Amino acid sequence: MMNAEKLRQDFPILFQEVNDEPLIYLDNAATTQKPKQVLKTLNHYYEMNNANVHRGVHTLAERATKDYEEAREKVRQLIHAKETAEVLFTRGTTTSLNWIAKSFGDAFVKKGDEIVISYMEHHSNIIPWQQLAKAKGATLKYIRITDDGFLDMADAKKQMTDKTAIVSIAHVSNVLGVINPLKELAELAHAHGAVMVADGAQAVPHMPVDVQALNVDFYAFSGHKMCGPTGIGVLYGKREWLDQMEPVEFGGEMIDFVHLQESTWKELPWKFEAGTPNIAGAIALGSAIDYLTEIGLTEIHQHEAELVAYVLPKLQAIEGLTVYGPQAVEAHTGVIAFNLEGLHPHDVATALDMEGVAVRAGHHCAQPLLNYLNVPATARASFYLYNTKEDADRLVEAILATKEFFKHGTI
Ligand code: C6P
Repeated sequence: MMNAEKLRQDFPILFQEVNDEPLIYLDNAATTQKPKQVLKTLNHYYEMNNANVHRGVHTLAERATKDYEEAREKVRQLIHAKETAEVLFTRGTTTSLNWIAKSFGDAFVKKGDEIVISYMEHHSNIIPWQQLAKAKGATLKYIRITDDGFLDMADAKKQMTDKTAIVSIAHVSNVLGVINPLKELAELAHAHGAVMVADGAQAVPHMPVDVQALNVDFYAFSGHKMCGPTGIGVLYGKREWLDQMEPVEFGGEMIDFVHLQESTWKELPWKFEAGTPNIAGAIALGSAIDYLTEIGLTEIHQHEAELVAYVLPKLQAIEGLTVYGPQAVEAHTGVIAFNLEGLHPHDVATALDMEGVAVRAGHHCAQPLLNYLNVPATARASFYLYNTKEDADRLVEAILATKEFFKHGTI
């Protein structure tokens, strides 16, 4: 059993007051806080081992290279990739998805092909495909969402055809808090000869993920949403594809030989990592993975499920409050988007901040989804391993206080 109260002690940032109230951080879908262990790794790297990787033969360079490559192995183990060559370090989910669209898209997508995504995607899993579709004369298609907030699998079957080249879907929605059936989607995609891409930004930090069991071709996620630093992320790709793809960026670090008119590339994974990488970020991501695996991803998932089971019915019971996504507690992750009747979500988030409760408000980089739901914006509370039932109570109390404060409404 994990002990959130104890784990909180690892996160110095949580022990402060905001607007004279103890901080309750519920914006974890945007970014998570960093434990002391990760901060220590960052410091240690810069204080003791700072050097460039894969270049020098001196001791610091060897240490930095060893730690950087060990971090890659930690990622491999975390997502159960077959080999470290399939783990590319990027800046984050957005970069990872752009790399697939650019590199796989350039090589394999042609005029008349279809790219299938869904209405619940984050902009980072929409715009790269829009750009690719425009460049290639391909068609971008959207899978619908059922009235109860799930991906419509009957529509998924309809949208995929033998013209489909790519299917790209969020593993977990950053607004609806629903887990999508990736394995089933991958089976459908493969039956049509398409590749399956997964946006795992909201999944990897919160639950065990096995890319081989899911049989996805590509999987993208960000370090900063899983206790790691900003500016580091991962693109997993099956070797059979990565071997056939060209790098997206060219320059130092990724070359084998450079001649005057021609050059050749290094082996995987380095052929994709041009320039000096985010060495400290990768090593600290490795430390974040150590932290999460020591607690256990199953335990983290279970803890969040317990928090949702505790807080969701309390939220649903508040008159005038609408929760988006599935209403059943067992189907909802710790990402809870909601609105209060008659109040703009920005006013709600500002009022909650006055109570020390940090939530996000807006379109959550998912404008097509909000248009689909016919709401301009929502507030969103998102939970993580260090949140407790007391945090959930503070959220509910702050919402009730907000309702009382705006009794006569603002819009
Ligand atoms: N969502 C949120 O508040 P980056 O910015 O590259 O680390 O992650 C982008 C991204 C991609 N897909 C999903 C499902 C996401 O949730 C995010 C980031 C944050 O919901 C910031 S907009």
